[in-house]
Amino acid sequence: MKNTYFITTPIYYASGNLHMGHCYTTVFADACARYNRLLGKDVFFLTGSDEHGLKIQRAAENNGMKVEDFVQNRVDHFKDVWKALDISYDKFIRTSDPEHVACVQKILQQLYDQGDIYKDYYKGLYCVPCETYFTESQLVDGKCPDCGRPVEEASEEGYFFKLSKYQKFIDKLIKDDNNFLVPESRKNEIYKNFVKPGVSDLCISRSTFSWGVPLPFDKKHVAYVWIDALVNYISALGYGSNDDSLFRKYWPSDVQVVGRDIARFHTIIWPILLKALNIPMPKQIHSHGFLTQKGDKISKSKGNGFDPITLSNRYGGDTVRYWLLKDGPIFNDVPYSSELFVKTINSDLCNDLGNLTSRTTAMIAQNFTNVVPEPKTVVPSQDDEFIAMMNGVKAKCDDAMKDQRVDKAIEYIFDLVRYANKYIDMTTPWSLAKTDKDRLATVLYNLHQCLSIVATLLQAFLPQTADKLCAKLGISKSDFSNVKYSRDDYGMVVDKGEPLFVRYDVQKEVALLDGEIKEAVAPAPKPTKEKVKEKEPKQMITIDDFDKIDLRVGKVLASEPVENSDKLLKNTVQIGNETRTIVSGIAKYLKPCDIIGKNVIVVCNLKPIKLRGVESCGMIICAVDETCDKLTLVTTADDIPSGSGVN
Ligand code: ME8
Repeated sequence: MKNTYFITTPIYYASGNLHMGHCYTTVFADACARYNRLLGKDVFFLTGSDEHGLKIQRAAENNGMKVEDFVQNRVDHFKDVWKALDISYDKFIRTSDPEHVACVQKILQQLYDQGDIYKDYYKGLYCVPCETYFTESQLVDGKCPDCGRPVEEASEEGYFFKLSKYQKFIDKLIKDDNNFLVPESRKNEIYKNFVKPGVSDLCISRSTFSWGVPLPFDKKHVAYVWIDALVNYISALGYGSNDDSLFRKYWPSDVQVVGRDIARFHTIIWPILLKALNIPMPKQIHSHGFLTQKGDKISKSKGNGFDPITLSNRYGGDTVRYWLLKDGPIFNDVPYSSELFVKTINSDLCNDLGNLTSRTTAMIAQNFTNVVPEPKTVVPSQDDEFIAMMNGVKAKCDDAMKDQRVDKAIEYIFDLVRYANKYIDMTTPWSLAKTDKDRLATVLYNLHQCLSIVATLLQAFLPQTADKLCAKLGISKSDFSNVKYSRDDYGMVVDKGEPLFVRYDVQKEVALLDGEIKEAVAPAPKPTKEKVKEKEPKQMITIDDFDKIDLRVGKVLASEPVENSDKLLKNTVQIGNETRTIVSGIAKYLKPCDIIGKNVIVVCNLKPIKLRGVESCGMIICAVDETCDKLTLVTTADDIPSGSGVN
């Protein structure tokens, strides 16, 4: 039997900052990965960044950064967040990785060659400023859901993936395989809304921007970002490369964790893509709900995110992990607020676990000079149930974790913690200290055993807390395959030390967090001052110098993007009787339709130069602001014949 466990998160859009909602997916997957490692499985845990597409190209432009620098900056940010939350990924894939790009191209070529991709016209409702097609149902009040402007019917040439050919397959997979998509409610929703009505062929190419993976059979198009992104789950394992040993070892994936907004991509496009490639299906797509704030999904576009680094710096990464794993949206949406967060730290981590730890270690310190005593007097009516709980908790966690029920596993562990606190109240060790040292020895021994079991199990969920707890209890982590009550683990030296968790004043923290968080969730960084070139004042010239420049009015007859460049436009400009080709670096700001037919001012006596293989004879004058955010053509106030002089 395979002893591997391959778990994935979605790859995050490299556009903005990560918020608590994003962290849910990854912390959840991390807990599953860690638990399975502890069970002795050979685990591969994959996460990464989704870096292509118009949105990201635009985000980079809006930040005045080269897109390559922008995505690198986002990846650094993602890795900082994952470090703060102790995410133990085995690989961080980037869709800009050359190996990934090669894999996407290989797959597209295969699908094209086997007739699963064909060329046609894409028809839809197009938002010109956003350069994006929408379906009727995606519109908000009949307008673009992103910018709110009117959309228009449009069509363009594109390549289509024959999803419809696989209708029968996908119908059976979603309807009959109860394990493929969990929870059941999501499976029913996807089936009813997307599968039953029939899947349509999918346009998998875009030609209106260039930041993407070029189609190998038509380089004028780049791959639709979802096709590019989904392939990460197998390109990361070397699928289709010279070394596909990881793919052979770990595929099919055991669990792919996704939020409910992207479940349909993972349960329709993804399995069909795999089927077309004759690759076995993932064993399970686990689709969780959203963290919400005031009823809305926490999202970067709404600016209602909560910054995980701020929280983890102030309270520790494990507090964030605990809140997400215990109260996070395992299936349904759940609300998040600073108040809920701080209250949970106080009640569960500080009161329940923290107090149990300090009471136990303090009493061992006080009564047995820090050394865990040998158990003596047993009182079955008090001890049996406690011992049974200690012996049963691991099996219950194992059972829960077979279905990725992280929430249940945490609950079982904390039920034990709460029971242990009750055991203290029931056995009153502070009285035993005066009356019955032998019984006290057993009670404190049992509490120490309980905390050792808790520490061992917590490794998967709260790794830092587990380490600290072990240090306090004077134990090394025990064997995960044998988490049981024993009567022979005494003699260790405990270290009372600092409390495990601090108790917070809820009101004060909420006021602070809500202020701090607002500032912390800043958009992606703007370029530093040094990056924006200040315009140096130029040297004075004489009228004779100026006279050397041959400026004339031209009329733009045609304009088109230069192949393989996202910056250059090749313009055909009429200047009097002459027609010239002039290449301008303005594609980032202006589309051909913005300049065709316009009068422009041309520097006519500039030496010709070749740009991307195209000879450019002259220069079109533009006005550009200091930060290079805005560029506009310099034109004539009234119409005037082309060739007219400018002086
Ligand atoms: O969707 N609560 O990336 P992404 C819970 N690049 N989960 C949330 C959430 C919230 N408020 N907001 C976002 C993408 N998420 C694609 C994935 S995979 C081949 C491509 C979750 O950065 C969201 O549901 O927009 C998704 O699972 C993950 O964060 C990444 O979202």
